[in-house]
Amino acid sequence: MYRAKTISLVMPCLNEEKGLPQIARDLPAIVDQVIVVDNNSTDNTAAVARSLGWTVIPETRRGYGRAYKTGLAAATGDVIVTMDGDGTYPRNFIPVLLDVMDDENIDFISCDRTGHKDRPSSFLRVFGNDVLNVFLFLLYGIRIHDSQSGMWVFKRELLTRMNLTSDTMAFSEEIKLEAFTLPNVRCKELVIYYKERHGESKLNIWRDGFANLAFLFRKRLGLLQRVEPLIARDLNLKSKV
Ligand SMILES: Nc1nc2c(ncn2[C@@H]2O[C@H](COP(=O)(O)OP(=O)(O)O)[C@@H](O)[C@H]2O)c(=O)[nH]1
Ligand SMILES: [Mg+2]
Repeated sequence: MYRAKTISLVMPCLNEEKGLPQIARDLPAIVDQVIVVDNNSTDNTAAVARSLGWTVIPETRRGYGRAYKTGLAAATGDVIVTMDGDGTYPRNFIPVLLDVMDDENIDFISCDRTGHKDRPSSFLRVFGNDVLNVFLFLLYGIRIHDSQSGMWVFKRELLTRMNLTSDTMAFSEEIKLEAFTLPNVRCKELVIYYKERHGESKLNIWRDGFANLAFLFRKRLGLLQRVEPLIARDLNLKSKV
């Protein structure tokens, strides 16, 4: 609970048994609900998450976006925080991000890893991210530095208005472009630090990079069908965690 708001943390996980205990070590107590969406992990991800007292939701359909859609629909906090299950994103930034959100009346914060100069990231990743940032600007007019970041903090009620179609790694750019183009929604990008990953990355740089670029075009051209919001507009948003 933070300033009378309940907080849910949602993490998509595919074989992240090494990362989860790192996250638990310094997860602020203000987080009321932790949801791990497990995609048939072949390691002990689910057991580790349960042993930490977290909710595990099995999702048999593969994909980062698919896992997120399942997890976000199950979250009940007033504010949702997301991150990878690999320990890269800074848990102790959560209170600061919530502070900024409240003080500046922000609805959606996207965390930016690129201001952290010594971040552990290969040239190809940085280059790919930059290319996708440029197309996000050219196709949608959105200026951000890290279109592929996986840490977002936002009011859950936004989910009633977003058209989240992607089941893949493109979900990350999609949720940002949905938020940044919603009318009367205040969005902000804030710099965070970023650590070395525990366990192996699931990103296929070339395949996911081109797929994410193609996704931006397909969405802009209206080739993707509208989907149901993850939570209904008339849902009681004040439900208890
Ligand atoms: N549930 C689920 N999680 C996934 C899938 N692919 C990736 N992830 C998770 O999504 C997060 C981001 O993937 P990651 O490998 O860290 O990508 P990177 O940060 O770009 O290196 C991690 O927590 C992964 O475990 C998937 O198909 N299903
Ligand atoms: Mg990661």
